[in-house]
Amino acid sequence: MRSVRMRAELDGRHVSGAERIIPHYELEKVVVELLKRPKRYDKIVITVERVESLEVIPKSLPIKSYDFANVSQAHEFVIKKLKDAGISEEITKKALKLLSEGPNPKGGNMRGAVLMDVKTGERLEPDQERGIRTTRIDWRNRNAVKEALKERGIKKVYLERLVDALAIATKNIHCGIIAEICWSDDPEYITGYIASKELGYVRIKPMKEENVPIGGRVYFVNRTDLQKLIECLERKVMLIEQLF
Ligand code: PML
Repeated sequence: MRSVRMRAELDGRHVSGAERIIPHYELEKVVVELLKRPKRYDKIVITVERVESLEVIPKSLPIKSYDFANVSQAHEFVIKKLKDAGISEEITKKALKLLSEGPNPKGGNMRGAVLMDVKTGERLEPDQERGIRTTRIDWRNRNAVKEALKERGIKKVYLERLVDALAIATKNIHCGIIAEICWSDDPEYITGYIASKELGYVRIKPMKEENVPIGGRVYFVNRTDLQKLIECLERKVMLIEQLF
């Protein structure tokens, strides 16, 4: 198997990224597909690695979706649901504030996620500008997953994002994250999600106001064995066998 990762920049800014874990005979096809993915860029990097060992996750987290009249109602729901997952209101509010204001201490977004101590709210990621990036995760059969989601009524424009975000959230929980809050930094994309083992993948709209270019991910974690957790999120290669 091969791990293939693409990232593209325009004017020094990250504009596109994608990854695949594929059998070696699909390499050429997939490299061309990823090469064509960003519409505009002035630099593109495609990394190909041989996969030494692979863990298979049998099923993704299940999806639920909720729509609210406004962001504050949506955030109240997040607080309530995460309380069910054992996270205090104070800690969830801290994470919501961080994502609303921009989690990068230098201002704005981070490429990776915040690791937040679930008991104290302290930030634990070693580099607060970079954060922790969940990578090396893909679906055994991406097209079949997309088709199955379409059959369940997910609109086509959102599909690629959902497929990627669901894979990331599934890996996060598999690695031992207690729960996650996420929304996109794309100004036009206001659907976000929370995830945990018990809650599944809970899509929530609107997680932020329209035209806000700030977002990101907060992972709630126990601070024991942090190194092992980071290693799992960033380095362990995993493939999800099928949709829940
Ligand atoms: C979804 O369920 O539609 C995905 C929401 C989060 C997307 C995060 C991102 O694209 O950065």
